Amino acid sequence: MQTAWDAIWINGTVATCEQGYGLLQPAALAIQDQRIAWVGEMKALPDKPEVLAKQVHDVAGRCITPGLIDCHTHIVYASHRAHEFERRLQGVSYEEIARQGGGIQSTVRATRQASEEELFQQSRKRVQQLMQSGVTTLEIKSGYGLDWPTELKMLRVAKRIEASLPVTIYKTFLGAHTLPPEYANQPDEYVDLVCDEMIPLVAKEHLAEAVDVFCEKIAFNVQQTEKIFKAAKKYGLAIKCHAEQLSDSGSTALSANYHALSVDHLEYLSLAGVEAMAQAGTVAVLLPGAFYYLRESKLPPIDLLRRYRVPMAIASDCNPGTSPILSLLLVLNMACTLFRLTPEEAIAGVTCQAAKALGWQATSGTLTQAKIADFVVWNVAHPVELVYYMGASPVHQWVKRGNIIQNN
Ligand code: DI6
Ligand code: FE
Repeated sequence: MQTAWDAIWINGTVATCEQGYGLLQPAALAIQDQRIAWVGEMKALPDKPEVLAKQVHDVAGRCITPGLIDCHTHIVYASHRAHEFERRLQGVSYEEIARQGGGIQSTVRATRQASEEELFQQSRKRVQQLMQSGVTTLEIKSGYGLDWPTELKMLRVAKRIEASLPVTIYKTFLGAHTLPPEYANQPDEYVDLVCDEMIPLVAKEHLAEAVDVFCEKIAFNVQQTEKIFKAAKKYGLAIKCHAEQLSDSGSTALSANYHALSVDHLEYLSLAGVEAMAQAGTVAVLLPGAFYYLRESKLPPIDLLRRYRVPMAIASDCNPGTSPILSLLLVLNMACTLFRLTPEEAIAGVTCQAAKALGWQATSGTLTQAKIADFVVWNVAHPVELVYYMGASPVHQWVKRGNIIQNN
């Protein structure tokens, strides 16, 4: 054998997540220079573990999965909306609260007022909690600024969180989250500001990888969404869309035509939308947490998505209004109980399909040789247990780029 691997994990139940669970058992996983150097069954190892690697970790049958990827969050924000939650429980709808100047607007006010340091401290704590549920990569959207200084502040905070924690962050510019109060009756003027000033700056300063739009009656229409997609394309940014969450606007087909990486929510998605996604290879990001909090009854068309082989990812949508969730494991459970995904689909939804939703499938999302060595050793014997428990903390080892960050 050539040079020894940096470390090897042995006697594991390895879920590669390459196809379904992709279970290997008893299996080993070796790392070298922050990448996965070898994955396979124990009996296929070319020599004794202690000869092959400098460090040997015997995980005694525990399950190892790729580090979980939360591909849709609004986790950077100031304050909270617990009182709005209380009103909604009394029967006031999300849209009604938005029309009264609450909802997203109230978080916009708080986020504009917060100093960058306050925003950083509050948001970083939430990211740490999400990491406790096995998340090693997450997406963070801006969109609670709706003016350039605050959008910039949010994206800078996302970058600072990445620099301060062992986590990888995909940044998305969501300047078109809702209409800011300054432009209350001039939506097209605000869209022009997003397209002509904000998006060019985001691209020039490398502040985000993608542009997202909330296409909905309480936000932006299809024409405005298309304009924003054109600007994103022009500046080489990837495209995402909050589509068909509360009504069917046709924004999914539009997004697919613009080769969006993902369209997200999709409760009201039509057959035409599903066909367009299948053709473009766009990922469906399902957000059962928002469905749960809004007490929705209209389910996304899961069977159609399956039939058309549209990849389905699952994410927390962590945000102060419709999904204040800080555990991706809880979302796995909701995806199965509420949306009727199989546990295998749900696990794929936070690993290989979530990587696709970020365009990072070449380096992340599965336990495959040469991919980045982000993985979790769990105190469970089979991945279905991760879906089955609610409120558990089953992380045994949390490994980022081959480094054991947390050992429980
Ligand atoms: N859809 C959502 O679920 C979140 N944003 C969006 O476009 C909600 C954001 C919020 O209510 O603060
Ligand atoms: Fe969202």
